[in-house]
Amino acid sequence: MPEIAVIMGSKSDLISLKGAFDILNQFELKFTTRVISAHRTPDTAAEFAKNAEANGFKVIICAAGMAAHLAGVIAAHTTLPVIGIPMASEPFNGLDALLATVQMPPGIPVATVTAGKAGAKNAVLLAIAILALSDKSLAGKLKEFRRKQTESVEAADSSLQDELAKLNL
Ligand code: RP5
Repeated sequence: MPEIAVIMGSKSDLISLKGAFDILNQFELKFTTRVISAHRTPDTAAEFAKNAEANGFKVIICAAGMAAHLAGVIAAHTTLPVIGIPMASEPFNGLDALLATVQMPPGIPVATVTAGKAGAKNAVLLAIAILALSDKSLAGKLKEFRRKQTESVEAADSSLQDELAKLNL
């Protein structure tokens, strides 16, 4: 049974979410993904959120652009943790979605991550961190992910220093 749901407001958001699915696969996590719109399919959004806990979900990730109410609407109907990813679109490049997602009224929180592709990755990593609180194996995988990430940055620095040395800089 998947514990993570990834909902997008439109299939047009899918391309920006690739990094999220890559990380989910890397961690070998099952997930459910749906296109559900707060505005275009509001009844489905409410129904999904109301049944999410009973359906075994522990975290819900919502990606939406423009007047991005998806995460807020989902959060209104469940006490599960909801993570919002503001999607970038014309003409405001995601600033509209960022404000719509992050500026929740007190009482109904949405954990809002970075806008766009970086946010998609961070949303999944945050969801994993939440699940890892009660899953030691997942916590170990998350620590390993961080260790490898640190190594790759150190390797990049080392390679940069080598290149600079070759140029006598
Ligand atoms: C939002 O409106 C979606 O999440 C998407 O980011 C944006 C545009 O949707 P489409 O017109 O591409 O379906 O609801």
